[in-house]
Amino acid sequence: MSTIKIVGQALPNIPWEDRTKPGQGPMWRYSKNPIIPRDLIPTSNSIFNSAAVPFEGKFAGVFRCDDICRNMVLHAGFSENGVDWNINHETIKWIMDDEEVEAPTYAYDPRVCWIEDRYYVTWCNGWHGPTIGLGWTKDFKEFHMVENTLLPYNRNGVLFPRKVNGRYLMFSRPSDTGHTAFGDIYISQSEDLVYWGRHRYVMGPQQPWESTKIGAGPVPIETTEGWLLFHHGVLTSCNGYVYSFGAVILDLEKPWQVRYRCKPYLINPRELYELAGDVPNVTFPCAALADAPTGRITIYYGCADTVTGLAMTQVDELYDYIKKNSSV
Ligand code: BMA
Repeated sequence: MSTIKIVGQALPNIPWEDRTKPGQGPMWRYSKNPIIPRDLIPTSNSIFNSAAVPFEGKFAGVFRCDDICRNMVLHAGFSENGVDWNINHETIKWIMDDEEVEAPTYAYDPRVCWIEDRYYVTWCNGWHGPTIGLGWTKDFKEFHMVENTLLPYNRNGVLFPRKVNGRYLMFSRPSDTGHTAFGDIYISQSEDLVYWGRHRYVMGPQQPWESTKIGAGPVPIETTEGWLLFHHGVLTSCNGYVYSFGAVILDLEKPWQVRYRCKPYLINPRELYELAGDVPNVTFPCAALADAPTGRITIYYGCADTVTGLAMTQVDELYDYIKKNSSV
């Protein structure tokens, strides 16, 4: 087994369960999935593709709760253990520090990233088409929205948890107005989280399971061997899109350089709650918790655009698997 280590904080209360049955790869599902039902709050049609982070010794998050009118909206939530959630019944009301920044016409697929002194939220923001919205909070009560990071059309904006070579970094996936039938992952750089440029190409579809399009998933995890990025990939079947997810190791200093890329997916739709729902056949990761001392990683992923599940892995086992099965 490799000596890879997660570079980061201890999270001794990470939601965790050892593998309960043998599986094909290095990742396994939580046996009590799904952890968040679709109707946890009175107005929700579905709760999925959501982001959880450690917060004041417990957990907080930003949740995609499509409502029963089918508006795509974000809610804040809190949890003692990362598994059982209390989600606010009210949507997040953004405070606009600049009155010219327009409120989202829709908001979905949030990611939350602690950088320096606050939690930043990125999401797919409705603003003359989908683009990457940016906001921040310190307490998950008051949320500030700032300028959109990029122009439409874009999705899957994911920040890095620290500057790299003096610059903030963000993944994105340029797209179109609809259910985009293409998509590669890029990195953009910024000195102030306002002006984004120095765009770099990271990677595009490769294996059959991701042959239509790919997009960054959770905030990347820093390890001694590089940035660990989970990404979703889409296959177009005769019955529509199938969303699975896999992993890559990116160079620490130049994360647009792919060191290892896992050929097989890690999780694909195969449990009933992943196969059946508002959009069948979707597993879509938006957050990962990591406990540096033990190497435990727990992923939050949306299932069939309806409910939320957890998947678990150990960083050393995962890294060995990615290396052994790498296409690069
Ligand atoms: C993508 C996004 C995701 C969703 C997926 C499957 O384009 O809208 O939020 O999970 O499609 O419907």
